[in-house]
Amino acid sequence: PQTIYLSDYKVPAYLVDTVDLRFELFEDGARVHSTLAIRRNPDSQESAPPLELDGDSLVLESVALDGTALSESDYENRGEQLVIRSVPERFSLSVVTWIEPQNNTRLEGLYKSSGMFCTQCEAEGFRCITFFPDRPDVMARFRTRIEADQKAYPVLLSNGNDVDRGELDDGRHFMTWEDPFPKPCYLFALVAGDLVEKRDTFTTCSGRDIDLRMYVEPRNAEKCDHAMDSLKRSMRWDEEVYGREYDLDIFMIVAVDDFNMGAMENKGLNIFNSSCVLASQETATDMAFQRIEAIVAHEYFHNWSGNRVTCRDWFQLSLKEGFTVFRDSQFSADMGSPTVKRIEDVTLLRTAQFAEDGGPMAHPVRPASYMEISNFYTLTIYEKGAEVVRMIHTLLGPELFRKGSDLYFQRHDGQAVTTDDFVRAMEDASGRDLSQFRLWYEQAGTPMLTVSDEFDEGQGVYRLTIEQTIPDTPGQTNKKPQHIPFALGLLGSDGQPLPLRLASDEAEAPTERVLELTEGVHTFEFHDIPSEPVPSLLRHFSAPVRVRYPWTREQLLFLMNHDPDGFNRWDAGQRLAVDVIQRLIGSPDDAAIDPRLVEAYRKLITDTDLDQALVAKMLQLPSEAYLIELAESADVPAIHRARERVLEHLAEALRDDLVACYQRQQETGPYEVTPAAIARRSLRNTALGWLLMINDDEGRALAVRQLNEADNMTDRMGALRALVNSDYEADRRQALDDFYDRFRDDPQVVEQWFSVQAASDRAGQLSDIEQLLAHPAFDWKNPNKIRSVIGSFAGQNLAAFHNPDGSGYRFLADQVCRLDDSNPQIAARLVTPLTRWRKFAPAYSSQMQSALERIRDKDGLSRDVYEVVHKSLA
Ligand code: DPP
Ligand code: ZN
Repeated sequence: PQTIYLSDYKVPAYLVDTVDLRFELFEDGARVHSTLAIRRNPDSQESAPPLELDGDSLVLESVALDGTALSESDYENRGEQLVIRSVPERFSLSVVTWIEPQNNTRLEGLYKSSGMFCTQCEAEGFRCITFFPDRPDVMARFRTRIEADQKAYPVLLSNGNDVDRGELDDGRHFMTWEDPFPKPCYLFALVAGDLVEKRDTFTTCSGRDIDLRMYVEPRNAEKCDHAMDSLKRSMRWDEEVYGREYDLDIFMIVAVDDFNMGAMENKGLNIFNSSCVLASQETATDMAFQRIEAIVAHEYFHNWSGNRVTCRDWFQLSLKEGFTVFRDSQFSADMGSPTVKRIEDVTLLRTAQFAEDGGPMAHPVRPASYMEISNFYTLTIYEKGAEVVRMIHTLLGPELFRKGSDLYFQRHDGQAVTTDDFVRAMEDASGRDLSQFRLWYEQAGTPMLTVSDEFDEGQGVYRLTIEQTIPDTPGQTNKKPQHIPFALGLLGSDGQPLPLRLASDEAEAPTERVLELTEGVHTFEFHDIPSEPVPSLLRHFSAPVRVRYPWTREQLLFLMNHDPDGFNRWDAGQRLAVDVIQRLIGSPDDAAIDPRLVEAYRKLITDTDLDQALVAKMLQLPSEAYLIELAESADVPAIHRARERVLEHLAEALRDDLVACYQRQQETGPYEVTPAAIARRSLRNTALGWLLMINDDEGRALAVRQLNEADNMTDRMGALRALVNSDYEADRRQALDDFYDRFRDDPQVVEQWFSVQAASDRAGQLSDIEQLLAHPAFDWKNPNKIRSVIGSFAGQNLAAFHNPDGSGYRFLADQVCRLDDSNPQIAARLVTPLTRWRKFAPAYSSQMQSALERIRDKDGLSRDVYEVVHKSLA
């Protein structure tokens, strides 16, 4: 496969003003008639360039230029490209292609999912529908007519407004849609199916009434309310916080069971993976409710950050994704608990994105090259990209940031632009120089800040020295220092925040400051410090960096109790727990566990004055994935064992407090998805899980009762998970069987049922996984099922996956090879756990390497998997 470089970017030789599409949908295929109004691009330097259109898996039926049919000698059909040597300055091109959506297992372009037609065109799926300049800087106005059997496909949808409809012969009908906004073809969408419609309305800030519609299969009709409410909240929030009003008269959401991604922001017609949009109290957990709210918001926010202003090329993907993730995280923070949201985002970043940044697939937020763009929908583009935007927000402050975003939208509305254009708008609106800051887009790798301090008691001066280094990553060495906003505070011995005087004569000094690091080393002096302070570093996680500082356990306990920044209180608890667990790894089973950790957790469980949402988070021990990330040479079974020992020790020592905590958190009122109610359920289910870890019979009785009496999926799943992870084998079997019988007809719940087993070291050994793959509800064509079994096993059931005999690795390699033919995007994603092979102790890494080689040697490897495997082995 070819590598594509950012440095090779050229403006398109031809532009497309309008696209006229007619889809004839049949059971054995679809005929696509396309008429493009094309003209030479005045900005292109090339003289009389050939017209080159992208295509993939298309049967070409005819080509006509300005109404005259072309013969095969007039054009060249190279399969992946249709080339016409000589064309006029301005012309119309009509192309007819035949495609087979019913056989499309890649789920790119037009395909069928449980009886309905639907599309996924980002990044390069439109070329699987018709020949087209499939690049985001070609923006056109689309008109789409869909024709299909009226009984089987009563609902026919595309982007924009519906302008015409009618009946045809043979029981067929048609509908025509027109989208007045020019858009790149990756935002094209089509849906045809037998769907029920849920309607609502939203009145915008300027008083326009927007028709909101959700389309789902009839059995899901009762699962739409949460998404609809989330949509209305998103629309209001974007008006209030960013001044962005919705622009079309209709906004539609469709739920689809078979979908490679989470959701897609097609103009006016968002298509969602069912698991990211459908919810009811009985079938969705609190986490799912929150995820749905965030994803509905994310896709809606793309209407401005992505659709009205789009990406010039796919190297700029973070332009829309980083900014939109930042926007949806602000939204979620405003809807719930900001501290908890920050903890969740940072947890994901520090485990998964830092791992990516430290591995063979490391790439900058704006990559310089790729082979397959689908492989670059990554944590770096999304989450690190969002952190980069967050840092601009921190450096500018909220008012100037808003000025910058207003300028960005105004200056670039209707254009396809670059991350550099975004930064320039921020600079121009604020007057700040962000030239060094731009390195965040260009340099990969997670910066390391090494912090040391010294207290001069005589002068009352506290000196903080911060050294910045950025590790080498594939293709990048000797990196320049980056511009890092570093928020901090200092706490006095009484736990009170101290004024931070950077000069001795500074009168009104704040107790929190954002220091700006721009050099390799900085020393900051704080004056009038009465006694040795405890530093609270990188508050709110103000930059996506690692911090090394020689914390003592006393300092961490102190911060857990006193830090005014809730995020750093949580982080201190994490660091303490990490320290305790790390000391146990590989040490004899009777090695002591610090009693101060136990007392700190006792305080969390018993002190009801604390913010319960924060407590619920603080009680979660650092995950195995995070401990692996922190390890030099990870021995996963040893890490797993050490973590379990700490959990068991805590559970035994706190047993009575856990039972009391469980009882205290009993629900009295109706089910609500508020931060307080979520925290209550989380605390109760954590207590239950811990009790079952130590085979407590009272805990077991509580779990069985909760499982039978729960009126919501969070509690039902909490009890099921606790039993699945316990040694009560008969109860586990019974609970799993009952659960399946109850929910067997609900694919979203069956996915959770697969996942809770596959992620458990008790219920998810390799032989169990093989049984799950043979289960009648498993479906090799459905990405959610694949993720819930194979993805959960390799990504969450780490002790089983890293079985020292290498069976987990061979298993994953086999599944990747199997999927590579049917769905290369999903196959390439599944490889991820193996790509980190160098991170593991030699006995493991050599077997992981062999598994990668096994994949590499498969015949006819897709470009997607090829890129990941070859880069990993390089
Ligand atoms: N553009 C999509 C999203 O992230 C990815 N399919 O919203
Ligand atoms: Zn997105």
